[in-house]
Amino acid sequence: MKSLRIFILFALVFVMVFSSSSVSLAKQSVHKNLAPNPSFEKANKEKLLPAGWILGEPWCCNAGTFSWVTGNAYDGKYSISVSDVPLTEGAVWRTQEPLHLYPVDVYTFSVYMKGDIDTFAIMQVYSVDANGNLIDPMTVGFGTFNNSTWTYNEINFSPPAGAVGSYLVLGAAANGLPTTGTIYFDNVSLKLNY
Ligand SMILES: [Ca+2]
Repeated sequence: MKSLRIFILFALVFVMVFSSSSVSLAKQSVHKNLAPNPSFEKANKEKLLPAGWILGEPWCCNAGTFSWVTGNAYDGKYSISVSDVPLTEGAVWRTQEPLHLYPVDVYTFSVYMKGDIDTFAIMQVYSVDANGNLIDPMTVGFGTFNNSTWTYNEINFSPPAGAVGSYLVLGAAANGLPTTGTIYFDNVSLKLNY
């Protein structure tokens, strides 16, 4: 009987500890920006690109002119840009590592844009399964921007069922015509949205 009481006591303590840590984790993540190097201020190891961001998607969109820009930023010193988008493929930056998001949750992905490119600015989220295969649906938003002020843009999404990793994408779409101008991005945010 005594051992049963001790077992119940331990079980109760375990449940209390487990539930309180779950609650505090959920509360923390609401305010945390999950995007890597969100203002593009840090360099990667090779010092050539902003840490955590690379060019193109696995299947396309790494042609064009990509710049890690100094002196044209919404915040800090650095932003990223795209220009000279190919006629048939977009030109995009994306997060290097998969972000581990939960399909049951809704997230808000936001970024500031500025520029004069004469095609669509894209913000996109794509997700992969445990084998690294793309899972539909992909979330795509078209940004609004101008060349005199930084404009806030956001999209809300939930990763599709079965997703184990999601990637954030920023860039410009091909429209079948030669592009002129440049689109800049700064201050990325990815937050759990209740
Ligand atoms: Ca910045």
